[in-house]
Amino acid sequence: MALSFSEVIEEARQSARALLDYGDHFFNPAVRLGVTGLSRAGKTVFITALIHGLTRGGRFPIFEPFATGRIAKARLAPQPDDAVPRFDYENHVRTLMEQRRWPNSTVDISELRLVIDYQRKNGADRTLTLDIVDYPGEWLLDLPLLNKSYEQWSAESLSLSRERPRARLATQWHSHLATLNALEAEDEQAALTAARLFTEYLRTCRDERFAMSLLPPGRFLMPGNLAGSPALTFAPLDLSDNGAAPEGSLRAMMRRRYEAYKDVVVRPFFRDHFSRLDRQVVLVDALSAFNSGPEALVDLEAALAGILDCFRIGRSTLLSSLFRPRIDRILFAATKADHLHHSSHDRLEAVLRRTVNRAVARAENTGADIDVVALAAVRATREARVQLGREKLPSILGTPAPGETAGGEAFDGETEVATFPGDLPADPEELFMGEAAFRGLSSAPAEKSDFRFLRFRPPQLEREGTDEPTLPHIRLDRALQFLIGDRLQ
Ligand SMILES: Nc1nc2c(ncn2[C@@H]2O[C@H](COP(=O)(O)OP(=O)(O)OP(=O)(O)O)[C@@H](O)[C@H]2O)c(=O)[nH]1
Ligand SMILES: [Mg+2]
Repeated sequence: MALSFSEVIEEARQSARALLDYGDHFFNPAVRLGVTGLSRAGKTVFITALIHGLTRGGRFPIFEPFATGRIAKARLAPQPDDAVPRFDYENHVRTLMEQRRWPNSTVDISELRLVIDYQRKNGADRTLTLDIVDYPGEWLLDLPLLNKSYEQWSAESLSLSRERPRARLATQWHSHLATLNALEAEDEQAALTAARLFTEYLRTCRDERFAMSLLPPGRFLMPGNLAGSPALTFAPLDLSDNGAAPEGSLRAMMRRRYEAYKDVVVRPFFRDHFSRLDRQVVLVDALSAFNSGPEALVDLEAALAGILDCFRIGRSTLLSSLFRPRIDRILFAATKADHLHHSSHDRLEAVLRRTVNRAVARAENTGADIDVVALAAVRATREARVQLGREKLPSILGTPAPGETAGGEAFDGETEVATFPGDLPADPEELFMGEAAFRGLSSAPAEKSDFRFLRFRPPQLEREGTDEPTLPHIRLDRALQFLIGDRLQ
């Protein structure tokens, strides 16, 4: 495909920076780790727990350089990218540990630099700079738009919105769409209404009852300072042909704005952030999909395929790959595994592995090592076996967040309860066997649902002597070993 002039300039800028980065990294080993995941996947909690553990002596037996004492010290350093907000680590830790609350939702990109002094296996002292970049997974799902025309995107979005359960949620937008004629004169009010109804449809899809994942363009649900701008005021049109859009027509207007969205939002993200990452962890909230039902799980699978596609797009970009391969490791992590008894952790991992494997097959070769783990960055529960009739069920104990309900009972946020969340099947295929595969909490009464995941408060921490408490976790050390263990050899 021929590159436009602006694309050539962009490629040149990118490769110049790659060369600079390369020279820099030669003397000072550095890793840029991207942490992403769709809204509420657990990004903020993951990064906070990771930094706390590394800087405050967490328990990481599987993270080899840490467990063997080769890491002398890990400390925070000033955030190096002037145009990116700093990850608000201190505040998040305080919220988690002192107030026992989860940090607030964050909608923008943020970054933090950690400097790790370590001893190589051969005894030499070294320093690794770890830049951690937290960005919304929704931005990643926008990258495929770079390779799509307005007409392609329009057709795909429409056909998706006609599938179950989306069709039901799209009726208002579809009725408005039926009144539009793409060839008529452009009309700001029509565009505004279409964009508003389309955005409402996306928002309803994301509601926890449906928990849909694949909802581009990402900024429609998190507009930030672009709210109301033309680059966000467009929507799909029902186009029967692929022909040209007459100048001044509604179709031409929508197409122009779609292209503006790519220029203003998607390309800068690719150039300034995504293309500079070395490693990536994609956090996945599979439990919310279980709470919702099989349709949400299938939608999540499609979103993961979309995400994997991005890594392929990233690699095939002409010059940026000349200097050194970027993103060479991707970890998919199912978060919040503390909602399940440990007997189900391997099963959660198997479900994610199955979903990712199918996505890998579709996304072809990403050129990166991919691994899968089920983890809890902060473990909010303990385990117990609870007698129910004749059976002893593997249950979990935790303090449900205030306002959570189960079986008609509302929790006050202070009382600890034992719950049996449901067993994942030994064979993950069972979860994908059509609509009747399982029932989630949002689609069935609690006593009839197969999965019931409550939100728990962060754990009560115990102090051992004068030591500052560490945050309990599940398999966070395994994630670290895969993500940076090899860079600390
Ligand atoms: N029990 C438990 N809950 C978690 C864990 N990580 C995240 N959560 C829950 O998931 C919610 C979202 O976590 P965040 O870390 O804020 O997720 P995020 O991806 O940063 O979300 P946005 O900033 O909204 O995109 C939290 O408020 C918790 O309720 C975990 O390790 N254990
Ligand atoms: Mg966040």
